[in-house]
Amino acid sequence: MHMATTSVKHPEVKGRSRAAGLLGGEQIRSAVEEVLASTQFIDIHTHLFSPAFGKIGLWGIDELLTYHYLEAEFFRSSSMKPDNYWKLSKKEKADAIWKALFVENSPISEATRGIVAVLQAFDLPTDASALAEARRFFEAQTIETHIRKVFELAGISSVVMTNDPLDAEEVPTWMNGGQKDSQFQAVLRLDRILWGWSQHWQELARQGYAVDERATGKSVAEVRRFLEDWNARMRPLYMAVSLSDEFQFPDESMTSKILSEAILPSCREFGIPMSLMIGVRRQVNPALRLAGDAVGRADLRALENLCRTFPDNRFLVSVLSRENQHELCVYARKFSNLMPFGCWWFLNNPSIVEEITRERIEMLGTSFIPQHSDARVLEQVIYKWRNTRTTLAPILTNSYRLLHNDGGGVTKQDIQRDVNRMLRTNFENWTKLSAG
Ligand code: HDL
Ligand code: ZN
Repeated sequence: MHMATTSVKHPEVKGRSRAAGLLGGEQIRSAVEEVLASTQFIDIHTHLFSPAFGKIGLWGIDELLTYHYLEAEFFRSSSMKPDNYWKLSKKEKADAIWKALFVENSPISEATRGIVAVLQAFDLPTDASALAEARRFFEAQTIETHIRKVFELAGISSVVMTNDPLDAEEVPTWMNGGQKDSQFQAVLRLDRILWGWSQHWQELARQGYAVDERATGKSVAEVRRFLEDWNARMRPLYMAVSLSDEFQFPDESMTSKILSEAILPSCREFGIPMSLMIGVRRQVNPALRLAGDAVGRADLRALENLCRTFPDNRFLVSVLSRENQHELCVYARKFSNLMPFGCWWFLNNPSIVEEITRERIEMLGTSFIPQHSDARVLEQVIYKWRNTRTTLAPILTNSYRLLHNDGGGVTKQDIQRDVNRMLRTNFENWTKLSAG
């Protein structure tokens, strides 16, 4: 940013001297839009998989239509009961959702409109008859070239996966050499260990780690050996866990014990951050399966205690409740080892993304990560990142205009630096810096 100086030689030309390249009010919007359109972002949290993982990597129109966000909306616009829906084939489910949400009603929700945007991005029809042609188009694609095209349309250079070392469908690929696609980065996801210990500790034992149900004796050391083995296998950018709205720290739970005694020390040893995604209320309606989770306001004193107790750990944090967003910003001002990221899940709607992003800029400047896609189906990144750019443009324009009106100014290079920081280097630096 450049401080404007007042010209004294020519008093009639009061106001700012035009330092080289400083943008005038009207030029700011177009410069912001050009930078956002031309910068490739890093998508720091998704549920996508590279082709090496085979069928657990979801893509194509039937997977797009049966996304759990759309399933939740489907049950509100159809008389079909979940028990009957779950009996249908993938194609029959997609047909039912298409009919209810795209033919019988206007697709104006965020998730339905996203499907229309994906069809348009591939120059496919978007009217009621579009489903058959869309199926023919996606069936004709080969996944490797399709991925490159999708990333290009989405304006992303790489995505970060969510990898579960206790998932029977995923482990065989890691045990047979893993994956080497640099556009897909790994993350060590630890839900089954951190809050699913009682159901999953035997899987660790089966993988050869001497752990027991109450994590006594050598269990903590064996969890650290497990993390060391998977860190070497996956080379994860960070470790991650989703925590409920009731998460507390410290407390007497297995979660607190394993987090503080095994996982955070291993993050420090490997030099990688810990991602905490806090606020989910799991399975409020089990009949909806993956779509059955909801949201609850969390007590972020747990996060405060973690950031203060472990100053040498770096925390990547997203919270699910809109009511937790402002205090997350305040905590980020108190703890430089806390990096807020994304407008997660039920927050990833323009009306809420705008509020969250504006208060983050007002309190944190560019020292946060505005967005991730959370994509589960490959082509979702196209609409999720298109919507992010559409929502971010007026917010950044407004921020620079306010600076301009207060006597400051920016060049297009300044804007490029800021956008790079928020959607690339904040994450690159956070995951590459060694702790300590
Ligand atoms: O725990 C998570 O990573 C969440 O993102 C869940 O996967 C959730 O079901 C989801 O897909 N949110 O977008
Ligand atoms: Zn997720």
